[in-house]
Amino acid sequence: MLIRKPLLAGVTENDVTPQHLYLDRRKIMAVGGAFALTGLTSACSAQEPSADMAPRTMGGELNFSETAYRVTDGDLTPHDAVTGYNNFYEFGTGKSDPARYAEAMTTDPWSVQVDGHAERTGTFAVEDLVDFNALEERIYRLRCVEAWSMVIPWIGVPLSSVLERFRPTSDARYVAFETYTNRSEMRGVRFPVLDWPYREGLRMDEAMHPLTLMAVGLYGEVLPNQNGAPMRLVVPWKYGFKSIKSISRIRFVADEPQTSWKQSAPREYGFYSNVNPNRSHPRWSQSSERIIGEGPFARRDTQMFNGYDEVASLYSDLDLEENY
Ligand SMILES: Nc1nc2c(c(=O)[nH]1)N[C@H]1C(S)=C(S)[C@@H](COP(=O)(O)O)O[C@H]1N2
Ligand SMILES: [Mo]
Repeated sequence: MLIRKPLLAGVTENDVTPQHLYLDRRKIMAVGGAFALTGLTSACSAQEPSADMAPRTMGGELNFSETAYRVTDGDLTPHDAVTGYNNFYEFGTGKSDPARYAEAMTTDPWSVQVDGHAERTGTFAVEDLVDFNALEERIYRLRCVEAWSMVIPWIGVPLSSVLERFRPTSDARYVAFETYTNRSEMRGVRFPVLDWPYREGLRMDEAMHPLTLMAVGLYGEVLPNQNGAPMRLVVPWKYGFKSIKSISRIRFVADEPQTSWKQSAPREYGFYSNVNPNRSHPRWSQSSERIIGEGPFARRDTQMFNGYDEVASLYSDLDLEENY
């Protein structure tokens, strides 16, 4: 459940998180800047070099502001589970493979190729895409298609603020994303588990929706590699696999792009992939989920759109049984 109550209006952090270590380390920006939306300068305007504002090494602390986007029906998943139980098939299909092997990935420098239907295209550094002076924290639940979930304090910027910099044209009806692929750094891509690179896509209105986040950190720190450094999507009303990690290409396209899981098993995974307790996966129910980090028997009922009801209007014209 998403409660849009500004934190400043009296909700204490202890109401939502028992993570004392985390709270000790967090830095909260001045109240005045917390909700200002002034950072969306046009893509052409010269950006101040932000190297010193933008730590890029794993473990580096980030400056960010609180926002009203926060799950309140559940505790934060412990840090060790968030960074130790992952899906990142480029490093292997086991849940502990990413934590073990993702360190080999070079994330700095990192460039992103942007092409397709936009006025501005080319190759950009992460710092050109994300305003590290405008980072915000959002506590979102990530619900995996495998019927488990975690509550994670993400840090990032709205994806819309990233995409607007390129001034997509009216031909851009979808946006497609690809993950960096490097055989020597990613032991998993030596195996044809998926057709690499990992690909995902969103309809433009989904991408521009204020809930959609480009994350660069979690728990106050730069994203660990296993969670998708240096930047990954978080689309909180969709199954976890839509939240593509370690993005190295963004394409503005006219037609629905191919996506990795749909390509590998179209009967099981569709393009939309909205969390939907009423539509079972062909091999298991989606009506409830295991809560990671709270023991083997902790479960909760899965909510439509993972509880983010406000996105329902995006799909008023779609049959969500067919468009799964
Ligand atoms: N490039 C890439 N992105 C990916 C994946 C992957 O295998 N490769 N797995 C997805 C799946 S299935 C899930 S549930 C989430 C897991 O994110 P987390 O490990 O940060 O919790 O990442 C998604 N993004
Ligand atoms: Mo997943």
